[in-house]
Amino acid sequence: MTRRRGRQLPAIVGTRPRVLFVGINPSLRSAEVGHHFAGPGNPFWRLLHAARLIPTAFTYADDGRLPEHGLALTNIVPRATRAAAELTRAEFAAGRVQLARRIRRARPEVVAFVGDGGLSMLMAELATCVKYRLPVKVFILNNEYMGMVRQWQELTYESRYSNSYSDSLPDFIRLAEAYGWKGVRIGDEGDLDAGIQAMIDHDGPVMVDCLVAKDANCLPMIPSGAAHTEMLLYGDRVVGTMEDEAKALV
Ligand SMILES: Cc1ncc(C[n+]2csc(CCOP(=O)(O)OP(=O)(O)O)c2C)c(N)n1
Ligand SMILES: [Mg+2]
Repeated sequence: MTRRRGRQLPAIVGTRPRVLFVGINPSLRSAEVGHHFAGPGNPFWRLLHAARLIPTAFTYADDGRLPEHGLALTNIVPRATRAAAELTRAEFAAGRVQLARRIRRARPEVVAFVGDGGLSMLMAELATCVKYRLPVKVFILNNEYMGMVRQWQELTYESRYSNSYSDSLPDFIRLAEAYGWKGVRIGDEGDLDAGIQAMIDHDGPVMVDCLVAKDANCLPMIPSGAAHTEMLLYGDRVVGTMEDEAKALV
């Protein structure tokens, strides 16, 4: 464990990728095997194929082939930890500078930040994009929740929600416009294609506020303290309780 902690994973970024995926930092498992998103429960590779961004199914071992498909991957902080909470403010500050430099060099068509919560943690970077004239496209999957946290609370804490609903989110379109970005709101599935096209066509930074189901769960997941063989595939199979020993690990 100690040996793995502190290991780093390099970014995989070619020139002008279609999409640059930005993670927070690698897991210990990813650092151990030397590949991104290597956690057995991580749906990244499966979803990449399901979204038809890659023509064949990839595993983490294929991460080096992402540039062949115009895709790129990086983290805000390259150091692997067991949890994001172990990262320091200084690492985030350095990571932001590094990320801005990387984006400026790679000039990706799209930078994908997932989540209203994730964007809220980095919204000051809207100014960075203006400063460096970066035509970054941000696509927010806005469920008004810290969705992953809400999901844990629903499935393993008997729906006792605490601090996972964000009732103080900004109007992301007005926020974008305040920084001189173009804002596009997608509130209906029928507006999806036109919204994405407007995002791509605009020559400059664009923020898309895509309103999604507020309480959809992301599966599969492995409950804390459970084995990989106990991965949950369907939320309705969860009884809604968790052993004390497992709770202590969350
Ligand atoms: C800097 C930081 N703080 C806290 C966390 C813990 N965390 C993981 S997912 C998550 C919720 C993110 O919410 P959102 O970006 O809205 O995405 P959603 O799960 O709703 O798709 C949080 C708080 C983290 N990963 N990084
Ligand atoms: Mg969210």
